[in-house]
Amino acid sequence: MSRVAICPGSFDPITYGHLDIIRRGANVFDEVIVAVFNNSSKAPLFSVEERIQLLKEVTSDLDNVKVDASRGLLIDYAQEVGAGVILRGLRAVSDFEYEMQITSMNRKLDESIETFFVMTNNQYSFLSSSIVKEVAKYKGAVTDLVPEPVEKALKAKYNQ
Ligand code: COD
Repeated sequence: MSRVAICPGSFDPITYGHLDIIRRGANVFDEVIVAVFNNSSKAPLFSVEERIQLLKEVTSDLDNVKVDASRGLLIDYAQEVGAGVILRGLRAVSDFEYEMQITSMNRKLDESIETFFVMTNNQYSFLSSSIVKEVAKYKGAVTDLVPEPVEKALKAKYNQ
């Protein structure tokens, strides 16, 4: 049986922290579907189409990684694509409460779908899309934080 995992997120935009989780997931599961969702508590900078385009560009070397987008509930999407695993990253204790809440809700909606957590690589433990956008907005260097196409896209968004 092939093991399909979904790696869901806002990816607004994708950072090296996200990419690390996707790569490590791709080493463990037969297929990883990176799925862009709108998080209702965040106002996105990039459109879903722009986020998908960037994700495709920076994961093009990973044969078993697919990029997609969906609206609605993550669990409905997981059922639709036949994924048995939700793959998430954990940075710090501050992530834990939120992750526990959505994991418990997702389990209540479908207990056959497991959530797997990958601990952040130490070098990316401070990294988030929000912090990258903040630095880029004020013309700080984001070269070590995001892949090159993302850096370019950020510069274009902020007219630099
Ligand atoms: N190191 C390791 N992991 C990282 C790093 C880093 N530096 N940065 C981010 N991550 C991880 C995050 O912990 C997360 O696991 C993943 O990467 C994606 O992160 P984000 O911030 O892009 O995505 P989120 O947290 O905004 O995604 C939330 C969802 C969109 C998945 C959520 O809102 C959702 O499931 N929405 C659909 C509706 C639904 O089903 N809700 C749940 C039921 S209540």
